Amino acid sequence: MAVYRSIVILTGAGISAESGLRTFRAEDGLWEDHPVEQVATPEGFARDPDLVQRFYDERRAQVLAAEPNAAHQALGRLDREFDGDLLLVTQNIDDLHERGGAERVLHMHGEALSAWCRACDARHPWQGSLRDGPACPSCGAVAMRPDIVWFGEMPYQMERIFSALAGADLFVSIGTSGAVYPAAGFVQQAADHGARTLELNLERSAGSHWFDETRLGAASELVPQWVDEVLRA
Ligand code: BV8
Repeated sequence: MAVYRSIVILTGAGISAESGLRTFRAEDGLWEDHPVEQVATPEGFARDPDLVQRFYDERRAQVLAAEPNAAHQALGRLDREFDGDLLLVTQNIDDLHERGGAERVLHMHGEALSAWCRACDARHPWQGSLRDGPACPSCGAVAMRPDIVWFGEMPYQMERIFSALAGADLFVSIGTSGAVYPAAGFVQQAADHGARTLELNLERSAGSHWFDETRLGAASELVPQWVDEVLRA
């Protein structure tokens, strides 16, 4: 195993599946019984805010009830023991990476346990419901929405992600179907900058052909194995 000095990891819903959190596109996926355009677009929120707030109140409760699995813990160990540059970019809104011990984490699609006040733009750690219109702790306005990046909205910290991809010598994608952009394009950007690219997923994704190597299996098995290899190198 080569010695790497700068790693970028992208994770998706598949890494949290074994913690009991539903993925999006599986036959029992979230989008099956919640049409994306209704619950994950600013237009859907404007049309029926109660439906959207209820959807994310449920997701928030599921996140609080979930526990990190062996894949999250292995990435926590990598973050503690890898002395090179590391950025763990997640599309997930759960906090299982942090509870698994990782610190160098970036939530590009937002966080379930955060509320965003549309009146004063403040963001607040939030574990309760937003459905019954709580007042903003900063400005008192009743204008808080889930701190989530919906379709058609700009993902968070794209500059930081692009510069990490430009300097990476290894890009690893874990538990994502590669169906949503700009995240699905990161492998090409990393490869264009000369990085080695590795995919760890239950099944081949829409972007598998872009990767130097694809390992198929459950994240709770593949990720601890891969972390051992990197830290042993
Ligand atoms: C934007 C938050 C402008 C909400 C989410 C280019 C081409 C075409 C379309 C576009 C394009 N550029 C932009 C678009 C539009 C759109 C888009 O991509 N549409 C798709 C549908 C075609 N993108 C946007 O609107 C984005 N914004 O583009 O702004 C811009 C442009 C350029 C640069 C900057 C900005 C915003 C998208 C974000 C939307 N919000 N989530 C919420 O969570 O409720 S997206 C949501 O779905 C997830 O966050 C994730 O990003 C995405 C995909 O889900 P996955 O995580 O991959 O989950 P999925 O179920 O699909 O797959 C799970 C995988 O895990 C499977 O492969 C399975 O095999 C595997 N698995 C399952 N179990 C396991 C496992 N693997 C291992 N172990 C297991 N146990």
